[in-house]
Amino acid sequence: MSEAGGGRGCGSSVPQRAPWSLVAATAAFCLVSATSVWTAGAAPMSREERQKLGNQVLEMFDHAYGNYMEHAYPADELMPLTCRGRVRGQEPSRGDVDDALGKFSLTLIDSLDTLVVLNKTKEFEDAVRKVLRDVNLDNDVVVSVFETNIRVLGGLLGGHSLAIMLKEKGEYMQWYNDELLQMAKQLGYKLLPAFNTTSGLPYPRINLKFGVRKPEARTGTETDTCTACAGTLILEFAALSRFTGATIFEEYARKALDFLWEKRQRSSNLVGVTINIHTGDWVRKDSGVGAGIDSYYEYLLKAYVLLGDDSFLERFNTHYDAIMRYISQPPLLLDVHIHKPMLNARTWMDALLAFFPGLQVLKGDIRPAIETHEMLYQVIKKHNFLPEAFTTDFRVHWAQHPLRPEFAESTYFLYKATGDPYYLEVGKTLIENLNKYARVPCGFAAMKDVRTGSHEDRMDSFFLAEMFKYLYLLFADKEDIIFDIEDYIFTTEAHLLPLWLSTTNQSISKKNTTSEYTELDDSNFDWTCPNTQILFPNDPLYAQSIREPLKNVVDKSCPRGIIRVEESFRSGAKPPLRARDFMATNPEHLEILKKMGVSLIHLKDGRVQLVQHAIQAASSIDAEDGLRFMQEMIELSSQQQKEQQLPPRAVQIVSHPFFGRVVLTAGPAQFGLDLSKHKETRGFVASSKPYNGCSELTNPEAVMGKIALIQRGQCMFAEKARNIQNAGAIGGIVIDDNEGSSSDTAPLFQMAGDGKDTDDIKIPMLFLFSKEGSIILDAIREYEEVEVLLSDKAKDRDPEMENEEQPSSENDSQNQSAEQITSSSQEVDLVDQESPEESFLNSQPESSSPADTDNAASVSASEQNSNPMENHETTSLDGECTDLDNQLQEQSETEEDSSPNVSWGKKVQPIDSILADWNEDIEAFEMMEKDEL
Ligand code: DMJ
Repeated sequence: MSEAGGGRGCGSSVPQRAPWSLVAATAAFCLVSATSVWTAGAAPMSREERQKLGNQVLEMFDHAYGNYMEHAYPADELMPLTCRGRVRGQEPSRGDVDDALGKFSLTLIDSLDTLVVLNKTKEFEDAVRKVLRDVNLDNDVVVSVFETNIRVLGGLLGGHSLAIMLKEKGEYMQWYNDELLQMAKQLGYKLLPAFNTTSGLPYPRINLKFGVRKPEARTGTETDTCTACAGTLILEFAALSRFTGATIFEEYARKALDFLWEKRQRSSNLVGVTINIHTGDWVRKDSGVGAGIDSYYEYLLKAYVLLGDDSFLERFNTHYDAIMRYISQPPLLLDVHIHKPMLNARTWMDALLAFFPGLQVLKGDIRPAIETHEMLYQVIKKHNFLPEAFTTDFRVHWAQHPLRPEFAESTYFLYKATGDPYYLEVGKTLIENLNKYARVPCGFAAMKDVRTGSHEDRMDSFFLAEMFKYLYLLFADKEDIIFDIEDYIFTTEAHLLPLWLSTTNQSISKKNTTSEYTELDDSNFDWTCPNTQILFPNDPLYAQSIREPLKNVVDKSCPRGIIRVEESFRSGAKPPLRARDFMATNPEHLEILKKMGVSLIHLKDGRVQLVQHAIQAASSIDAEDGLRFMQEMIELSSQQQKEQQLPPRAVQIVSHPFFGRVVLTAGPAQFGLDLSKHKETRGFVASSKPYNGCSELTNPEAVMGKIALIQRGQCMFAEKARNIQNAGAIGGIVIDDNEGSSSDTAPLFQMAGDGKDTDDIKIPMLFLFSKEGSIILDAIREYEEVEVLLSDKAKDRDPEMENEEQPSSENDSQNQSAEQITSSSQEVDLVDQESPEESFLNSQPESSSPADTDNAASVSASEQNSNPMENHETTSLDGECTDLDNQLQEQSETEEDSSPNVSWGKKVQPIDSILADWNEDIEAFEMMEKDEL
């Protein structure tokens, strides 16, 4: 069985250490046919239904790709809320995320081989012509070496692989003459200067035009890179070498891998998250299978598959053994410290690790793959998508979801390995959720916050490169695809490389040290995986029986990982002091801190600051304990800060032609109607006059019974609220006056009161940054009547509502109460202050462990609290701080109560009919737009 078909390593009769190309043909027989085996458990899905779902995937791809091509191309990515291209330098910087953008039409290149998999050969031919005609790889832009390799080099090579396949078939691409490969080679040479380090590990960034280290390159001063960044090159680089005969690429990628292997922590066989590219020292010594490391492991196994080089499998097996020993705490996968692998380094998991069950299938370790996948699915069922990070008890840690494909990838591989139709149902849910929550008129928008359902103006290229491939392949039969997918291997970006490369230009690997690897005793390694054809027919309920105990894992959360550490010390040894147990008033704890080289500094304001000097520790082991303690403290602190924040709110545009599909992230107010406790407020919007809302409105008739739009600035938020309330508004949206500001780039905050009693303010108030606000203002300009819903969580888009012109009775009552409010709140306190008050509500991920970069780290904690981390020192407050504890409690109560499927209407409509309706109005919308033009 080939990797692309799922479960590489499958094939019980495979001779040991056979080059993979020999295995591919044999192994194809061991794949379980998705429909032929399953006799119990989830009901089989009919061919018709699978075809219908496959067609839905095609339609969704057309919607994403079509909008990119129409509104964004030749830009790198589509901004689906504002329906335009994302051009680097023209939008506010988003930091590292932007390093994927090189002004090289990223999404087009990343989509090339998806077009062929989805049987869109004609479109592929057009797309290749566009790449050859329009794409420039010589821009003066600093890009990520890792992202450029997996997305652009991988995209060009995947495109080339399928172009030559099509050409050989004799119908399409007859004109093709390796042009994509030539571009790939040109790009390969552009990446090579990054490897000019003593270690051979590449610099993380390169200037496409000027390389590294030259002044005009504006890069080359970095000292660190992530393990995945340095260890995810071999597939693309080896393919480039073997396609072209230029050996240098494979050599460089092998050298980087050799170095990482040398640097593994020898007792645990784990690698850290970041490494110094000059000294080879581990900079971050935590280790997991998610962000920062993920595809390093993936590429070791896949390099064995593609290149047939045993040393890669030996390395992978060694690491895998360590992962299963320390990181795998079924169903969780939790980061640990490389030197003390029995100690967890985190209390949360990131979404990137969702690829791991797929890799386990490839290795042939199905059971833990089923377990972790099921745990992830339970999290998805709770939040509709996998949040970027979630805690061991399955609470949201980082609330974004940029439409990542990893879970779909694992679902596909598990289906191929088990043939269990359950995984088809999982795929169906993924499709439904994407259409229901992420689809917007101009593409699919990333989720800014899975709890509120709000969107981000972002559609990453990997959504097209990966998501649609895996979803389509999940439902496709062999005959639905115009070539044999099993002849190819998927890169980490799901680009396809042909397995025949393993026997082409093999001399390259012979020259390299990796193939002479003999260091480990590999006698216990299993060189094959279980043959699913034998395993599952004997026990068709196998996968189901593994999943069953996990069905309620999210509801009845069991943070096993944390317990495990204590368990390991039950044998007698005293457990190290954990950050969460630390009490600044406990003399025993203070003694332990001293031993670890951690000192307490009492600050004037009553807080205490912790500082570690490794050199002052009693021993190197104590110093390490101290470092770990500080890391834990920082982590705990950031987690508790997050928990103390008010969650953001949502402004959902519900009128034609949006119908609830566009959801904007809004900041809450510390006064007025609390949307988390009350029903949402719905109404048409109207701009207030004066627009800043700082004095009595001159247009009360325009805002009466409506949601008033007010500009930020000139006076207090509370004052604006009172003025619009007096004019009869039922709610208010404050729009930032700082042009270009966006919740993508600025931390969200709560609007604070004016320091006085704000109980008189009864209407809900929300804050939008300028970019989100202008989406509403543009809509008013275009459609005049714009209706919005203010809530704590976006509501399902129910097309029935599209026909409702009249406000609901609920809104009637809101209108009435607004009128009452108007008459009862004539007298308000006016505060004459220049700057509005605000308190920050940071929803951005924070750097997780700054402490481990040095031997001195510090964190502040409040001594007065019995829990040392109940401190407010990092909460940035421009205005007054409200009682966050109460709010937190209310917030969690609300979270418990909130049903993920609240619907506007009472009617339940099947998803198919919802989708059909949507398609109709999207078409109508497009027609209307064309007519207007
Ligand atoms: C993709 O670009 C690749 O899969 C990469 O390895 C990490 N994840 C992103 C998508 O989430």
